[in-house]
Amino acid sequence: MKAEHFKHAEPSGQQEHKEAAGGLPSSGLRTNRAEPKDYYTFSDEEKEVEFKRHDMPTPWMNYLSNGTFHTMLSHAGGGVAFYKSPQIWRITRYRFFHLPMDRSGPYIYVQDAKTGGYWCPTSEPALDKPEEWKSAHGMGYTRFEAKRADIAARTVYFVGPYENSLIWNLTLSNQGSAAKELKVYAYAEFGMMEFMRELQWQCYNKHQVSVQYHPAETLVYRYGVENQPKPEETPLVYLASDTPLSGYDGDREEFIGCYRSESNPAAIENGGCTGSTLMGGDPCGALQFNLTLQPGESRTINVFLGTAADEQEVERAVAHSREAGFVESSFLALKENWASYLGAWESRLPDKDAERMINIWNPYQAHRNFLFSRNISFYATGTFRGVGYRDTSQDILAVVPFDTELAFDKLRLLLGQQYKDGHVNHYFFPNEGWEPVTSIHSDDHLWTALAAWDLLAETGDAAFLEAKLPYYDGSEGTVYEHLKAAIDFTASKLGPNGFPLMLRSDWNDQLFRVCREGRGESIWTAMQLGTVLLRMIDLAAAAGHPEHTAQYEAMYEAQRKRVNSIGWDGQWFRRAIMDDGRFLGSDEHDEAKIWLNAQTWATLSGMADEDKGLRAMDSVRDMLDTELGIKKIHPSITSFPDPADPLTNYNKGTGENGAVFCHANTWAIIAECMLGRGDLAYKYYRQLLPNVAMDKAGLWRYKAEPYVYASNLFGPESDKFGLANVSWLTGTAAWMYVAATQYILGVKPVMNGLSIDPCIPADWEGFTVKRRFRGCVYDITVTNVSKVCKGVKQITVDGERVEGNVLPPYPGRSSVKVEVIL
Ligand code: IFM
Repeated sequence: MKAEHFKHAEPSGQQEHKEAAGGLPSSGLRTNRAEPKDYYTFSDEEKEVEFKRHDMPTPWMNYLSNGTFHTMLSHAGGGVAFYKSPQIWRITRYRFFHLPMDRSGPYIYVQDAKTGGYWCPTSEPALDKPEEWKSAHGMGYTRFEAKRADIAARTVYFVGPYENSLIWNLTLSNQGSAAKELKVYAYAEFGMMEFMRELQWQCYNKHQVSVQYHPAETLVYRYGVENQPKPEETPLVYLASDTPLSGYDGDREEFIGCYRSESNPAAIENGGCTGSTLMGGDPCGALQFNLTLQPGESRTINVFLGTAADEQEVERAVAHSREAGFVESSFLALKENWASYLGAWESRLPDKDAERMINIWNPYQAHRNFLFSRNISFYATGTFRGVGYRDTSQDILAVVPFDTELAFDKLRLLLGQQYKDGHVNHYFFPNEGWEPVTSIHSDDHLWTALAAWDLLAETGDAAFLEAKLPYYDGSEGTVYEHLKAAIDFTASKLGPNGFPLMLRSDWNDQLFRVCREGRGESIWTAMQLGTVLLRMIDLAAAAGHPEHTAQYEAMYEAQRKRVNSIGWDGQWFRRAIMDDGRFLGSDEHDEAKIWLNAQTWATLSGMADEDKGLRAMDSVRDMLDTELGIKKIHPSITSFPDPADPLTNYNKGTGENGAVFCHANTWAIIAECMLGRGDLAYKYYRQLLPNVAMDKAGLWRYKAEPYVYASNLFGPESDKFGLANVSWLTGTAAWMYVAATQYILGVKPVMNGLSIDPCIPADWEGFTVKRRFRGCVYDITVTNVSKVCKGVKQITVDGERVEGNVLPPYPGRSSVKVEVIL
């Protein structure tokens, strides 16, 4: 029954110019001459990925941030800066899904004052390109190194911890033998801060913004639009430098001009900035610096694009930024912060692709998810999705190992969105102050218990469970009471068959369509509930409520029985019961017979009878797995359950309909590890490593970044199998991290210590991990003497044999040496 998924998906590629003249192949597919190694390389020592070309298939992004001021920046310099919220305090403009793509950005132009020729160190957007060029994304910074006509330019963009600003650190060097007269421009296009308002009513509101030139050589942009959500918190934006200005512009029309773009700004072509300011119109910030560089001479120019509360604060921030050493110490602090954060974990593995992902890019991506939820990326416009309760609850899981305070702050934020009866807001907008989205889903409120359990396991300190937090609809309860309320809510919302009602949907967003009448039940949510109940038993004990254990156990047992009886279809677990009482995810239908989540969570929850758990995961392998990951459902839907009202409008093989949904793949990896099938778990893990999937699909088919996970890949039933979508902001990041570190490598905090229970490919000889845990570094060496996937034979700590495979905390010790034999 295994689908021959990949055979019709010849990797497509970028069209060579020569071929374009001859026309495209009739299929529209392009031949693939592009080798990923010609486009990028990893530099793991530096924790960087380096780009050799500016013309990638999509902008490959990085997020620069100090937690308050943020910039999403591409490998070619396109991107958008925002203060706290891209909805209401967006500073620069980025044109989502427009052509040319990846515009605008914080651009620098270098012009030869004699010839008038100009280029950009970012390569884009000027038409004349550098003769030599490369860029790199690192942890919180992006660097461009370029050279043209003997002038070398090195620019590092980053957001430091000391001011809310994007720092553009540019060093120009004259590598030729003649003096060079240069005009250098720094340019950013300011939009209206409220992106939705800009789309809807910029025609008048644009007359309520201004850009003024302040005597301290600073351009100040003021967003004065009436009825903005939080005018008292709306900052001023400044653009300033530590180098004397030779000109400036605040009016985009003056700097760029009409029927022009960032590729050919009028001011640059006509001799320089015009000194424009703006009292209504399309704002920008442009600074000009004239300088002469003698042969061998270098000059550094720092530009600061920042926010501050008022005029005095602008003055203070700019003066501070201009102080000697400010830029250097800001960059140093950024590097130190990341070194300290990522220092919680370091592994050495036989698979260097996995090692890089686990040590560097996966936790980095997960941190960005934690910060931005699913808000703004190249794919998401940052317009609507605030903080998703479900999404952010899961994001916490991959921050707990690195920063428990940060994790607890987020948990507290989430629980503040919970009502007394236990249900929660689906999305909410802490920065914007908007009303939340209140649809009630069967799963949302349950997710937080997983994060709380992980926090407790990580710290061993149950005190936080007693912290009192408000409910969204008044009064307050302890953290534990909030978590219990979530269970009680689900217990009060069971359907005719005893499973949790689907309500608006569960994790699979599209399921509302088969449960609109309110009778539909989610078998998957029963499994999620089971997973949570097991955690609640521990949490009840830690919170001093052992009297609740019996209730949790009884609920678990009742749901377990239903899952294995009503929920079992013969070869796999059913997914849901629809309003009309029919099963979803059953062999009796032609479409959407099998759903991935029901198979994986049957094992994750410990609910599946042993034979059924294995059988279900075999069905996943046989029916859903492809060379590029596991499909979410099979077969894709076109007319189920009703051709006039199908379950989803997604095209076959895309998004929620038969795509490879990477987030859901993580649970298959965990399930296989729990079943002890390390080879299969690792196959599932490795095939979705972004650079590995890109190699397989072809760079011009995969298209998204090879260093961070995407939410989904078009599946084999689409004509673009392997096309990756919605990279960066996806639950894949957190769960892939959990799957890799806690289940494959098997280093997992539990209530009484650090559990070591790897499930690896049988041919691995071993691996090492240094893991910070409760104040001590566990320096772990695992040796796979017997060439097995799973099974700890012996553990010693500092040479002493330990019983079992849970290592106790070692208070007062800075490190311990752990030897594990499989
Ligand atoms: O679970 C959801 C998530 O909250 C948003 N993206 C899609 C997922 C699957 O439907």
